[in-house]
Amino acid sequence: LLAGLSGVATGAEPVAAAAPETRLGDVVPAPVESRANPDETFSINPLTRIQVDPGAEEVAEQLADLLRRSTGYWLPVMPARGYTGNAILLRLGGADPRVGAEGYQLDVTTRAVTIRAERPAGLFAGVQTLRQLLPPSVESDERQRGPWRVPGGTVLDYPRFGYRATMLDVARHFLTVDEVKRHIDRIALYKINYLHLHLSDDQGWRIEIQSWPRLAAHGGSTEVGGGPGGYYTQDQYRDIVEHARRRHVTVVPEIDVPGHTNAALASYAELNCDGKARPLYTGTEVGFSSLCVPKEITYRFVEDVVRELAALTPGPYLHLGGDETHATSPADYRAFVERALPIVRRHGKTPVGWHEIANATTPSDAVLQYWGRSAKSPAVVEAAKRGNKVIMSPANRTYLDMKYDRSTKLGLTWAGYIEVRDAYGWEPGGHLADLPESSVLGVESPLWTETLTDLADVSYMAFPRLPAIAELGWSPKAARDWDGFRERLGAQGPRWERMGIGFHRSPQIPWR
Ligand code: TNX
Repeated sequence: LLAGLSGVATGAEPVAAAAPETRLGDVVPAPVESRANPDETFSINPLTRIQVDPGAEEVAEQLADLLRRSTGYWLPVMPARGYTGNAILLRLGGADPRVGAEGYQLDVTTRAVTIRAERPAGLFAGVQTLRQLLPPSVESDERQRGPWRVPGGTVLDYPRFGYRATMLDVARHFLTVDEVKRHIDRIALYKINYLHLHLSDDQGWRIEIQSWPRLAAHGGSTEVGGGPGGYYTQDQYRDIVEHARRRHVTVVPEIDVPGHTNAALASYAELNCDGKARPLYTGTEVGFSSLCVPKEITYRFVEDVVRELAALTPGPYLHLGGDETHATSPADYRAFVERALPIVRRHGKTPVGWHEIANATTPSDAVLQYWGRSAKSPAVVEAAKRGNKVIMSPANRTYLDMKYDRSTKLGLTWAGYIEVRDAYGWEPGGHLADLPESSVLGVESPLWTETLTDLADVSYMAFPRLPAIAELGWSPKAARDWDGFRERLGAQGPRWERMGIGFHRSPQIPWR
């Protein structure tokens, strides 16, 4: 606020010094190391340029887009060669080797902001840090008044876990392509690098499958509460995947089988054991539907869906669900999982399943997503001993669809209330007894949408808990500090206002 008025002396109050509005450490997730240098401050001005090494252009153009809108400056993107100061420099190579594939180094002096990384993903992460060091008005879509100061100093930063995800359930309530894209823009700011899309459930099938066209046309025609539902054509889905890729977010598609399949069972009579199509379903019960495990057509169906989905998926993972199969016998469940997961592998992807797949013999490269509330799961620990990796999504900590407290209007309560402190206060590397950290692939916060109908609802439930869980996935264990985190999170509030995110003003956080 004062920075916006600098130069205007008002009565007895001291004139605001030329200090930036943000402090170097005010970043979520917390960086590995940061050292402020109060003697240096960079200011973006009308003559500032963005200068890049070859390969950094895409990240640079995205930064330029953001900065041009709010500053109104020209901000040309040009080669790093010929640098003479007053620039934001994006350099590939020559970083501290600790940054790895996704980390970066940031140096801010009066002369320049320099981000160095080994890969574009690292530059992108560094740019997200730079965004948070600029005043919140940088997120505005319209031209704002500067000054645009960046606090001086150095940052060295890289992730703790390689898999830092969130999930969107577009099956219970459909979200449009634009809503999903805007959500991707928001999660990328917190260095989330995977978006898991729950594309099918009892209430809706949301992705066009050309070899089984009724799945989307019929199975996608409704949603919880009886609304019109919807689905993504393959072109629209590719567009989402590409939008995510540009933000260094990899999409993980999920088709939930053998349970949670009423939309498919309604679309094709032959998938049912009794050969009769089920009616479409718009309620919120779980565990009543199952593919017909003994029928051969079930595996042709899985094979066709996996083949088309794998072809749409540049990323390594394909999720087959496998949760809450109360309508499948344990023997059928094992038989199904043991036949279905290898299909994913045959199509070149690593299979992921909810942790119940540990009840079957899983290929050792399969990934288990733990969603239980208990701190013990012998079956998951056994699978990890055979080599399976685990994604941590404990429901009582990471489920973004749980209410914050009893006054929350949206959401469910079966895993308890989850306030920010609950979401932040657990340790992904040591949460499950006897599961070594080396078996943990990363952290994911799922958002189920039985009670959520649009992006505004999604944002209210995701913010501020998603950034809390993002920090557990990125920042080192030693950086965990509730008091410091509350302050840093509170500084995000004005940013979210500029971004149009209607967030939960948790009473636990000192919002600025
Ligand atoms: C459990 S968690 C489910 C979902 C529901 C969710 C609601 C999991 C793997 N399955 O089907 O949407 O609870 O919180």
